[in-house]
Amino acid sequence: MKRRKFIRNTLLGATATFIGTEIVFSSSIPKNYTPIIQQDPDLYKLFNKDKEMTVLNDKPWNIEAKAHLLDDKITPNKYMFIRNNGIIPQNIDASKWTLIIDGESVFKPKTYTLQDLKTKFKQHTYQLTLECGGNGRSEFNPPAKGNQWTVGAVSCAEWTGVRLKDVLKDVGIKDTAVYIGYHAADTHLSGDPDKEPISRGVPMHKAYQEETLLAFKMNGEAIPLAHGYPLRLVAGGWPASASGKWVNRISIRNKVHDGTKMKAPAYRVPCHPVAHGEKVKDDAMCIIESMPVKSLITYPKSGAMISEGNTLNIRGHAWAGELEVQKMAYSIDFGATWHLCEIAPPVNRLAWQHFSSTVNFPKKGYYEIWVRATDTEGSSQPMLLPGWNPKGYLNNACHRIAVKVK
Ligand SMILES: Nc1nc2c(c(=O)[nH]1)N[C@H]1C(S)=C(S)[C@@H](COP(=O)(O)O)O[C@H]1N2
Ligand SMILES: [Mo]
Repeated sequence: MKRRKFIRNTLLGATATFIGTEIVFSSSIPKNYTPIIQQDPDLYKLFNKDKEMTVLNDKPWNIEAKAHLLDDKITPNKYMFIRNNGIIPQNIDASKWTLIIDGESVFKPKTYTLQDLKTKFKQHTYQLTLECGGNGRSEFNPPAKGNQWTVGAVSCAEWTGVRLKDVLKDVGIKDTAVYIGYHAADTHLSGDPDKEPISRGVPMHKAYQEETLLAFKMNGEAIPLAHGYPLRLVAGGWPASASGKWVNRISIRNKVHDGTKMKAPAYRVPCHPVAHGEKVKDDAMCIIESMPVKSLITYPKSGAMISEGNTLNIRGHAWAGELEVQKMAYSIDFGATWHLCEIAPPVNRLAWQHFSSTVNFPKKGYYEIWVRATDTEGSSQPMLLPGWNPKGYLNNACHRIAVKVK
């Protein structure tokens, strides 16, 4: 982890105190040494995250949840993963924030303040599932470069904002429009102001969906800084990279948006299945749109112990991109047989669904509980791994937990 450098720059550089305690002899700290007390950033203090969250990288910040931390029906900030491609913007003055809508396919660019957005348009609230396209990457073999997400780069928070389609209607969009591309206030890791860390988007049909929001609230409060304060695009059910944080410009393009990380191989998978480790040409890679069907056991925690003769109640969430989860099942025999779980309908389109079941074990010993969701088009999660792809996206394999019956 490149944690050390971060701490030197932000904490040590500014002051030789830590949690209010002076570091006596701080001037003698060797150049590349980080005092023990500074080696572990306090995530709760930095981002109001739970200390059980896993830091995958701190420059940029990439932090994921563990499955059991995602037990809430609506993900609270403290358990929400952070995926940054650049540096979080500093010193934001929301009263001066503006959103420009421009691009080849607007008749005339138009600028809105946050206040304009909040007052001119009707506000809507939806629970929206946001999963990083790279969630589950750590399981691929041969391994793919990038953050080694396990299962915790997914959330379903309640977002409040205005519909992007209402704003676009107010701007006036030409029928040449093909795609929207967002631009945001975060800065490139290199410090180069002309480079954007990420600038992605969605086709017009997704931009025009009722649930696609320009959001200014998350879980009823101002969006936390790390998640896009003060304004964020939220396009649930698609790779979360399409949901631009700190958004200050949206371009309506007359072609597929060509911003940073839109081009192959970023956020693309082979258009047709390939062999493990196969090299894939850029023009044979397709943009990821709706995320695949997936589920997560959030209770109990893997490693749970139960006494013989007792049943175990399991629960978790399931989601299927643009679709719904129609069927949910669990297995305690490594996928040989499956039993149906109860699965609730989503609160609204693109929200994850909650499942539960009661599990009986035939005798003492070690078990694994596997869960598998099936979407409304009949696609089910693969048991161990989906097809390999060079960048390690879209691993929607069955989630598994270990259980011991004593
Ligand atoms: N401006 C901006 N928006 C962004 C990103 C970013 O780095 N900068 N990362 C994207 C990616 S890849 C993901 S997975 C989600 C993560 O959202 P979260 O950090 O709120 O969980 O934000 C997306 N929006
Ligand atoms: Mo992502």
